[in-house]
Amino acid sequence: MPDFQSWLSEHQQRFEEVLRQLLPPADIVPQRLHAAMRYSVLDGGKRVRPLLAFAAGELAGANLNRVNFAAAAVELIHAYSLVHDDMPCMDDDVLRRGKATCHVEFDEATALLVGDALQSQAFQLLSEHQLSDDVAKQLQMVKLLAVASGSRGMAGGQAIDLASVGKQLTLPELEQMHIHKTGALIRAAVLLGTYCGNLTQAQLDKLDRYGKCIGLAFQVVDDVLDSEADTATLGKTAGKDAYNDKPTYVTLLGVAEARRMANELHHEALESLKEFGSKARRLNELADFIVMRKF
Ligand code: GRG
Repeated sequence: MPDFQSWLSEHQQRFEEVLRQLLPPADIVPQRLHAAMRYSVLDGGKRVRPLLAFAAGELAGANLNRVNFAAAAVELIHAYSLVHDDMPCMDDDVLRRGKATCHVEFDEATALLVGDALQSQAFQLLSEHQLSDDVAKQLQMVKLLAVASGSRGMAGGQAIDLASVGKQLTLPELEQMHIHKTGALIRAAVLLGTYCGNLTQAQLDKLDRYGKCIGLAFQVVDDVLDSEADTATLGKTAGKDAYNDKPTYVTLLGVAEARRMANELHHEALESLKEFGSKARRLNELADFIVMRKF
């Protein structure tokens, strides 16, 4: 079995090609929109969510071709959220994944449409390819991604985030915001990977717990990195949370306590994988990767 680093780069490279094939070519009408979609999705990002879907799919004995579509759907939603988040009406940023943000490279109207079109394409992928032998289960997958990305998931979390600027949140309030804004899509990535295969409800519940813990841990680490790492390492503007006067785990708890919380969530995520033994190896390694990452 390849070591984690080889597994990671093999999947990252393979998945890049999958995305390249799935996105509309830049030479078909409307060319500018298609070019901007490709610019925003390709050649960048750690692909954490797709990797979680691949690892969960491996555990569930899923067909890799099916997981490719589910992973791509999640990554397109993630890319849309980044494009919209960077726009002047939201976070107003100029740097993403080490390059100019979409609205800077193209224009605001194009960036808005890129987000819209990526979101639609995500649901197109989930509905036009066979992802499960059971159609009812596939329909559940469409609903799962819709809920995770909508007003009771990522978009809702973003709305709470925007409304919390300059405010003091309690720890439970901050947790609720992040469970929605960042955690919901990460959790959905794990579940969609497993839905492409076959697991019992009890096993799905364990993986759901893993997804929830690692999704929140991801955000706690993101808050720490935003306060500690530099812009060149992150590939996005560092220190934005403090600059925007946003409540974070670091402002609420301090770096040491935020790190301790991330470690606790990490531990809980690994506990949920115990019964799967070596089948959960990649999910274990990804949990380590998420908590120990430097960007
Ligand atoms: C606009 C509806 C809407 C939602 C935006 C996710 C989000 C909600 C905004 C992104 C802002 C942000 C920096 C959130 C913190 C966590 C996060 C999602 C970081 C970026 O994810 P990574 O590190 O990025 O996985 P890469 O570039 O590696 O894919």
